[in-house]
Amino acid sequence: MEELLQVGAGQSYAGGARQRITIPAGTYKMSLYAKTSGSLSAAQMTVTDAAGNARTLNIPASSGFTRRELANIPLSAGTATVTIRAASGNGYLTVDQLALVRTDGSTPTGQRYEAETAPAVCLGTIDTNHSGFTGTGFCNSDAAVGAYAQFTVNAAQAGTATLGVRFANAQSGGTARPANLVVNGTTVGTVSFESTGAWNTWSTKSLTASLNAGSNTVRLEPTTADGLPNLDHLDVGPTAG
Ligand SMILES: [Ca+2]
Ligand SMILES: [Ca+2]
Repeated sequence: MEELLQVGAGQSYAGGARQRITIPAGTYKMSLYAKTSGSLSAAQMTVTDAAGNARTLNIPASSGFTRRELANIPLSAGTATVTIRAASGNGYLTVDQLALVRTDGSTPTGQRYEAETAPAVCLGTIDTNHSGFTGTGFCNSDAAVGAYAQFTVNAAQAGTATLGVRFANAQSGGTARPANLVVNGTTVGTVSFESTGAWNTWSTKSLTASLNAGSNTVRLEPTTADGLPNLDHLDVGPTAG
């Protein structure tokens, strides 16, 4: 959201501009550069969240562009409305670089961890001979029980996260390559990793796991001598309580 808004008129005027955006719950900071002219008074920027909670930043008169900021705004998930108002004055409000930025540090859209990139561990080889992978390759695990792939992932807070494991499996006969899901040293589930039909046909398996705040290890351990499917990356969504 970056634009130049001009609000006001040469006559006594109450008006404004409004923008709606969809946001995840979190703590936000809104800021803008504003200048005023004439006898404008009572200029304001207000953000109202989906629950109807409103926070207002008052914009004093200034003849040059001046940065104004309001931080630590808790907003609930859903559609938030940002409103600029120039009221009960006889002048102009000009606004630039209007921004609403999340500041509480958690990752709203998840994080990708490539299987070929340290600190990930691949007991096997990092290969590039089958197209369609992301990053710079994929983990081709050794064909053995005990040949694992491990990711080190960070969670902003403890809770349950969605894990998306991207893999390809063209084992002859269409045979699955099952694995245990081991989080922080504890086996928490099994993953089937069925055939994708071709080594360059990738599929994503969606799992859930409980993560600690901070660093976690997520390891896939094959349970048959065929080893793991080829593993491209792990997508980790934000943790939720
Ligand atoms: Ca292999
Ligand atoms: Ca990759």
